[in-house]
Amino acid sequence: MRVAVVGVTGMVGNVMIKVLEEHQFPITEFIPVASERSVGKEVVYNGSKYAIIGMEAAIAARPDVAIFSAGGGTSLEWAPKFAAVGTTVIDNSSAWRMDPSKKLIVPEINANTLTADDKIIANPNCSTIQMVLALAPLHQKYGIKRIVVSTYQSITGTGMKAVKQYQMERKGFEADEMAYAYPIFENCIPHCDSFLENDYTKEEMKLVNETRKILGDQSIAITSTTVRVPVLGGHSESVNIEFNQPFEVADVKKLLSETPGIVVQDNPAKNEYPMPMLAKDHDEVFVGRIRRDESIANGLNMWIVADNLRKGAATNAVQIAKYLAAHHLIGQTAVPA
Ligand code: 2RA
Repeated sequence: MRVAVVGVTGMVGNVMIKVLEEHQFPITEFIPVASERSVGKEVVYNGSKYAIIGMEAAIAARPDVAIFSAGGGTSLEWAPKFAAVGTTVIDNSSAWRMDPSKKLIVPEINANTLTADDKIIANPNCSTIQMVLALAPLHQKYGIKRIVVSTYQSITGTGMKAVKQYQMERKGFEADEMAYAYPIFENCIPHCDSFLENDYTKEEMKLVNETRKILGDQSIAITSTTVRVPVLGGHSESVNIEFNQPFEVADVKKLLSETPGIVVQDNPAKNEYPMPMLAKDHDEVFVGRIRRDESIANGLNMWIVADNLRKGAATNAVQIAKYLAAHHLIGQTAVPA
């Protein structure tokens, strides 16, 4: 399989290489792609050095799959050009997620909807992926009426500039470049991405809109607050759900523990619950603090943590690529729908 990683020099691009190596994706040709200013620089994949190339050269190489993590603008401009030469694009930006003609995929939930005709596939937002992975089986069994979610998002979700700002402030210096409007060290900033007309942020509306699309149910009432916190290991989410049907907490825990990709960490008596420091560098989504919300009928609270650079981005994209390859939906063996 000829695999291009577009945006290979970014934080997600770096993790993408690591995940491709770990998952031993069947790569016959690795094609690192980045902006012109990085062309010629080298990256290492599976112990070998590869020179970074530009977009035009990458298209000419006709990769079977191109995993993008290069921002929405770049994806809107270049993904169709890769698709036009037969490449299947898996895009990690928000560019295509709400496009009705594009699929928004968390493999454990809806990879089975993919066909060889899907040439641009959207990877959901990191905070959406970890939440819907836990919610999907519960929605199927009990029907979700309403979700209230508050997130505590790692600075790695913003990128290297934010991590550098944090590192400088932690040492007591002012950052050379500010990723945020305020200091992030010893602070929490209730502002992820930009504000919209409705006084919510784009990040908050991604959780609302993407969740409904992935679960295939526009009737689900959802509200969210997304907060940036000085944490490196992953995103954490406090999720309150109102179901249509009654449930037993024990049954919820059992169902979640049997769900592929989910690890239930829930033993308060032993101080066992998910935390970013435990989720870092893992591909699973960790769920704990599972408990009934006594304030409403059929209410449940839970705490969800995942490494936002892995299952929240790189791993989910690589899992999509693995599904496509395993089902002969990309490359020379692609079987038309
Ligand atoms: C964030 N989910 O955490 C967004 C983009 N990675 O900032």
